[in-house]
Amino acid sequence: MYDAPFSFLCLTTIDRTQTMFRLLFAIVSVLAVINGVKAANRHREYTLTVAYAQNFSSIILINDAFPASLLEVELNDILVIHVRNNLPTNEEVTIHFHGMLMRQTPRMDGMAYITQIPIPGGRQFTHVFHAYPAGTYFYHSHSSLQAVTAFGPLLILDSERPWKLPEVPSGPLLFSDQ
Ligand SMILES: [Cu+2]
Repeated sequence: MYDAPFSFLCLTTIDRTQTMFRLLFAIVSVLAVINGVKAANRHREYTLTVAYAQNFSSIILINDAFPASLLEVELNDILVIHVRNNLPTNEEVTIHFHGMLMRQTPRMDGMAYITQIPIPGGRQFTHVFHAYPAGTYFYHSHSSLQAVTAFGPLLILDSERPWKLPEVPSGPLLFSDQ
């Protein structure tokens, strides 16, 4: 005669447990979707083309600009950067992302003959790495004297730790000893 209430109690407990698991599963699923959307937004893709400046046989530029394009990203964004070497066949290039820690991606550091084989003229190499740490940096050619003109700014913003003081509208300032 005590079987019925006991069974009822067990079923109720199982129901509650199942409901809790379903709820937990739903929360985890929603979090996964939110993170998925966030991760998709954090993918940044650029192309850096290294070539001689038009009408100059000695000035090498990136994206035909001096300084080269501003790369402005968020901390921990995944950067996918295609470096195209449009120099003559016998002129090599690597691009070093100065200050990036390259955690788990040491081969993306752009050090010719140390972390990677240089990119020959007419070829392309794609760097994939996390933007880390936050701060003001620059990227530059790491082959021979190309760095004198082939460089550009890299800003890594941390939205969770913004500047506490109001900032005067400004941009990166780059110097070279050309
Ligand atoms: Cu450097």
